[in-house]
Amino acid sequence: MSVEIKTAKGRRVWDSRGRPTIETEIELVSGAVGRAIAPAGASTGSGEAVDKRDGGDTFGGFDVKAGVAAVNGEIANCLRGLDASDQEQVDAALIELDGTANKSRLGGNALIATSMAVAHGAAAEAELPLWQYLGKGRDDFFLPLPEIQIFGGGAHAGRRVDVQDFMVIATGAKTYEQALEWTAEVYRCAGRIMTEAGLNQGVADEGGYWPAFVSNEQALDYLVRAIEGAGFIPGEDVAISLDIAATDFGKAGRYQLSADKREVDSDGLSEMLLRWIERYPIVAIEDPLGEDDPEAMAAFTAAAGDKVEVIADDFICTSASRIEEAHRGGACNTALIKPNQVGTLTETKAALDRSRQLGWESIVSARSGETEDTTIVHLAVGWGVKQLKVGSFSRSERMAKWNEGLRVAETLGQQGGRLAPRKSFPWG
Ligand code: 2PG
Ligand code: MG
Repeated sequence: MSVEIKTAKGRRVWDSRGRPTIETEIELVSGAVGRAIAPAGASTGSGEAVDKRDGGDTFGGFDVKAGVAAVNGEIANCLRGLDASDQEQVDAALIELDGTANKSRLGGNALIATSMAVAHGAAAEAELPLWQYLGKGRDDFFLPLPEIQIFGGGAHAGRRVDVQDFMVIATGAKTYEQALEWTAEVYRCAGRIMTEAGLNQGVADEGGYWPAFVSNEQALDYLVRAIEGAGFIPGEDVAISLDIAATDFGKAGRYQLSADKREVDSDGLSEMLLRWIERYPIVAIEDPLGEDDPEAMAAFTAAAGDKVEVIADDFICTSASRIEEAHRGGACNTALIKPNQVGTLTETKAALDRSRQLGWESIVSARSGETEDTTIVHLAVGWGVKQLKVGSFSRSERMAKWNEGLRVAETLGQQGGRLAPRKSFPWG
């Protein structure tokens, strides 16, 4: 059977914010089909592959007609006849066709939808689920431990509080299914106590509750109460993880805290976060400082890196060379892996491999603008990544991913889905 690509078709579909996005469908000569949709971020790093939009008045400038046309035109022409099972060759052809360092000509969104669709096509041809196709040769599959948002904030909730993601990790859960069950109880309890306090104002971009709190600390207090109220021991059964997304409210070492209505410098922000680590059961902090503040990031990592995962998102933008640079400077110890930040699956895998070679932990992550596409779950399982970040425990663009993990666990024949051993995590 041939794995030769016959054609690529682009179509405009809609994401969880009601914005246009690009879906690519790859058809092989054999008739096998693969399909994937590009997600989109709101709090983005400046080093990300460009999410190319048409501009103008239609749909707030977010239309993707040019990207869809590129898939149907030059991308389809470029891929015709290539071997879908040779992902590296396909991605190299896409990178060369685009011809820019930041994928700005064709758009990182057109490229990642296409790159992922090719992988789906090759897996369909091999009659394997994508995770199994990507992990061929392995028999030690496990499910990723979920990192799940309870309150939204920052750019995803009108900057009501500064911290973007108040999340929980069910560090004590025995299985993937149990981690979801425990988080469901925490999420439900958080909603209940917010309603009782008159603070429930619906949900933010990623499905976490809209944070009608007066301060970041109040959100942390409510998070601890929600964990306890659901019957769990904070820090033992269920711990806290934060995405500060500091690039969004900081520049050149000055940070504007809108919840507290004050400005702090890098030291001030670091000290505040270190105090939180002492006071709350926090096991992970993402982008604690801005992407342009590498020395402060290194100092924070030196102070907190043995207690928490210091996760680099905007700071490294899923780039192998940026991970290397961060590591050299002593900044961060965990890589957030988002395929659309770099634009192809091959480059995504290269970033993951680099982070592993350097002894970092890694987390596969969705974006704030998502769809029913579940590719990232397959990447996490197929590539053996121990953690997965998908936003909250509501809204179907999020639940589609958590639910896909349940199906994978079932296919594996593992009761509830085995996780990586607890002792292999920094908190284990
Ligand atoms: C992040 C993501 C997900 P966005 O910052 O990690 O929470 O947000 O997709 O907006 O960059
Ligand atoms: Mg982030």
